[in-house]
Amino acid sequence: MGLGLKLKIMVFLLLLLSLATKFLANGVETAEFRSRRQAYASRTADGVTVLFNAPEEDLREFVPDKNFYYFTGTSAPGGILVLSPRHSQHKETLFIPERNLDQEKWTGAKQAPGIETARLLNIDRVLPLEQFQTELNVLMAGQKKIYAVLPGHKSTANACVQENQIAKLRGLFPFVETAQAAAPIAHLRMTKSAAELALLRRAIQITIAAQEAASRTIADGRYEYEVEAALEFELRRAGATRPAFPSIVGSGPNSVILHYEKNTRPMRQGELVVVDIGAEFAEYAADVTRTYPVGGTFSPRQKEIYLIVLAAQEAALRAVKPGVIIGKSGPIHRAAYETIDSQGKDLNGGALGQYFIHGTSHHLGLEVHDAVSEPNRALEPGMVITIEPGIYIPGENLGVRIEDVVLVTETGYELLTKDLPRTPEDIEKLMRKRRI
Ligand SMILES: [Mn+2]
Repeated sequence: MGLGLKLKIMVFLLLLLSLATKFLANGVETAEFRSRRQAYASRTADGVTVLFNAPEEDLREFVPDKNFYYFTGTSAPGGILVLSPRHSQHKETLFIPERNLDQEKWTGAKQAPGIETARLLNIDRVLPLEQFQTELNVLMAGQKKIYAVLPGHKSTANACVQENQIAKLRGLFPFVETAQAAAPIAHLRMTKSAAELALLRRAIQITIAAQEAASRTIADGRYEYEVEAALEFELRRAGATRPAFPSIVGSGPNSVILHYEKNTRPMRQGELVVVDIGAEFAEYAADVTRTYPVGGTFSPRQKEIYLIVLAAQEAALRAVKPGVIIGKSGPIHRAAYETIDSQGKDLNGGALGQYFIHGTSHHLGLEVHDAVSEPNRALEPGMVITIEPGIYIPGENLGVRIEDVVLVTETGYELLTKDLPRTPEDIEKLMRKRRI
């Protein structure tokens, strides 16, 4: 074999290797994580960023810190990501624990620090966790600022662990300013890439299947937890990692409690039941609510209230477009609120606006109430939000919430939850498929 041919074969094999390591298990390219880190670093180049992942806890399901995951694509428990854009050589370093073969007998194989994991994750360096302090000293030379997810900003997991880590950092570098990394990270997280959208769509489709499973289980005399069991069976069966938040199945008097999650009450004919659920798929969360009549048919009063909430949702949807804000002073919430407040009455003749007690929208992504960089940032194409008006009248044990998910587009929105019935007629039709 000539040298030329050998070289060609080697180049071909290297090419094959680089192709094989291009994607993570969830189908996202590792290059995307690198470009996220670079986009972030360009906004925080005046300092060094340190992001802590959550540690593994005995007998507890491990959920990675979502900021850490957003930049690394790995859930390495106890890992630390350091971004040092001004350092001449090392701009990104991931620190992860050395493998512990005894411990792996309990919790399974882990990635090892070193060049192989670095190549797999497309990260410059992956070093053993023990080297964190010495290496950070090197990377901090001449630096005056450390970015970290500081207390005071909502963070995903283990706020307590994070706070201890930050305190330790401040102890190590008492004369260095600490700055909030949460906002610049959230700024990026708020607009979703094509790969992220694919995962969100999957989480939403699974949640729709779970809503349909819920609708088939609701019946007079059944307990709320039976509905919870049926829908969570479907979530997991369809590939969700876990429910993104405790499933809410609130019937009758519980339908007016926004975050009711005990699910211990037997449902009764003539009541409504609010089912607010979400699948988490590949770390991305869905959040979809439907309100069902336990007996399969809405009473005239229930239908009246339901149609007002639906009209409010339609009005809010019409207001969704780039440039508007989702907060209470923005056009989306105002459209929903004004619809509810101007239609129908309570039993005392009062307007219904007083019974719409929450916001209309929140962002959705790696977290159910996804990170926001600033409270009133205007919508942009690629953002994903919920539209979820509701009316809750305790005096009538009557709660209705309809929650859908939209992708903001150049001209308006795309309804990502369009496959799930929303009108009273279609909800009743769906419930006629029950076998009770
Ligand atoms: Mn929601």
